[in-house]
Amino acid sequence: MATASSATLITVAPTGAEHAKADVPQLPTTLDELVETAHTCEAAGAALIHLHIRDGEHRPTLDGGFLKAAVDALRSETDLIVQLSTGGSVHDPLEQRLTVLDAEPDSCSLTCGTTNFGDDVFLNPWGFMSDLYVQAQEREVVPEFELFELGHVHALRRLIDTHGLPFGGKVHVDFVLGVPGAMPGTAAALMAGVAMLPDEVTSWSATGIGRTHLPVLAAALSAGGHLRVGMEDNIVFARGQQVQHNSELVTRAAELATTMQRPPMSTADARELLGIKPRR
Ligand code: KMH
Ligand code: ZN
Repeated sequence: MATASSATLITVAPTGAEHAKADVPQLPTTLDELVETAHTCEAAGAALIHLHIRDGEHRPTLDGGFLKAAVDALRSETDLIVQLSTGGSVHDPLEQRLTVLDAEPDSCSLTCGTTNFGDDVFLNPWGFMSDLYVQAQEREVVPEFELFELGHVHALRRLIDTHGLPFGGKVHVDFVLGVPGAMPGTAAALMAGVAMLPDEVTSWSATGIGRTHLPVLAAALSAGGHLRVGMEDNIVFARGQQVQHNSELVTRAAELATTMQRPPMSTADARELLGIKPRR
């Protein structure tokens, strides 16, 4: 592993809320599958895991028991930074999305505004973002700001101006590009977003949905950004070849980053980069 300054933070988002287990049986949805995925992806170079949890029927859930069990298991079985999604699925009520923090993750996602999401709308009104920001500060959870639109970059400015810096003092954002109806997964869109980032931002990563996965990865690496990969965002490894395991995506990202002289970051350096508090 390289030092924080020259290294690449690789996040794995293994499951998401959108793919059905029936359509993609290799999607990790059970706790055992998540732990195995986390182990393998950590060994392949991931330092952070972005989690959506499924219930006993493999459906997305925000049930506190399922969330806490996953956080505790990944904490005890791996050294990965454990980030819970507060985005959930487009069908989850805002109030329930706030309860994700009860599971005491190291980090939580915080999407900086409403966006088109395919045929649906992913709702993130100002009041929800603001409450989540403040509650994360109070509970010492480090938010990762998800940016699907250029307007979200400006909303992050408003959050920082209104509430001060997040817990940990660092500001890490993740561009999620290529969602149908939102910002496209192009190098030009990514560079427009990076150019607008508030001065307080200390690090940024990017992921591209579907066929934009590789172009966004390459653009982010070239521009000094960090990477997010995983089956939440992309289930096609190459033309005609489905991803069989999340570690395939992490391994490819780690190899490309290493080729670019920015090898995967250790979990310890990732904690420092993001301002995550040490484990008890
Ligand atoms: N599943 C999407 C509706 C997040 O994790 O915070 C929202 C999402 C973002 O995946
Ligand atoms: Zn997510």
